Amino acid sequence: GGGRVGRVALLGVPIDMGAAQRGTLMGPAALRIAGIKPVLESLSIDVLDHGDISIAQVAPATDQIPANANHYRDIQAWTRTLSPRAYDLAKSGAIPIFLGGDHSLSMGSINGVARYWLEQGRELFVLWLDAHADYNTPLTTMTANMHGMSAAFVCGEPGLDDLLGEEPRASITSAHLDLFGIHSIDPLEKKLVHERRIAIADMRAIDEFGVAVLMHSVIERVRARNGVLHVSFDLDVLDPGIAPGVGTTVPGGATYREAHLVMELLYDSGLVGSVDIVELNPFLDERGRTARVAVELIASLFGQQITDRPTPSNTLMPGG
Ligand code: B3U
Ligand code: MN
Ligand code: MN
Repeated sequence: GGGRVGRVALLGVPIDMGAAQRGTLMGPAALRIAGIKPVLESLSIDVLDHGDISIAQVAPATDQIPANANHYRDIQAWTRTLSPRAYDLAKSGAIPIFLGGDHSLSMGSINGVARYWLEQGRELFVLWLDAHADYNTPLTTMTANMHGMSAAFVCGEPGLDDLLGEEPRASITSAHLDLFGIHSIDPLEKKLVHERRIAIADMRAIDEFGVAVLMHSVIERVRARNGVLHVSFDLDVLDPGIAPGVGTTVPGGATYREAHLVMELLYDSGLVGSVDIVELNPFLDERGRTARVAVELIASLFGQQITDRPTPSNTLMPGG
């Protein structure tokens, strides 16, 4: 395996104020201890770890704090700090992997990489692997937790309009978002996802058609428009039996084998330009199991294969 990906840039984003359960700020450390860097290096990838970002020096903004957005000022500081870093890393030509941290970090990571690809004249698509749709706004949320709002924010939904301050906003459209593995959605959120006609592969679709068929349609849509794909990987998409170390476990998630196949198909596509790994909560994990599973899945996403033979899908889609 290996070979297609040249350089990866790791960036830790130790944020946990977007979630109800604290502790995801330890996620970047746990992913490093589980071996994310040596595992990628074993695939002949050149890996540079940029360490963790910090908001210690950020002056607070002065916009009005919206209702129904818990810890708005904190999330705002993280988003305003992360977005320009994500832009720079994308520009460097490496594939950035953002190590979370809760899922509110995607507001910054995606805004930054979207801005870079927009400048390049390439369309950015986002694959949202998650138990949840994260398509709430301050008007629809039942919890006010901002990690439940990040997909909506990156699609330009109103309600957090001054979050970025001076940092330019680079939204994707809701037609560039694929929700995948969803099995928990709030009533008003469900209505909004429906109104926006967002592509959604829920667990029922996965049960009926399997991940390979559904992933091919995701990949073909990106390929047809010469797009680039950002993978936003919330570990709670996995069944709690294999990934207990997340704040909001929901029964009926993706299996170990389904998740690996998703990652292998993404690698074969050659379209992945950036990745978030989010919601790992070492405070809730069992002996590092979830961190280890996350790193194994990242290995599949970056070219680890069981054999060097062409797999059936490699053979059907040679070269990617
Ligand atoms: N949709 C709910 C629950 C939730 C979203 N993301 C997570 N949980 N991890 C909310 O709070 O918006
Ligand atoms: Mn999420
Ligand atoms: Mn989730």
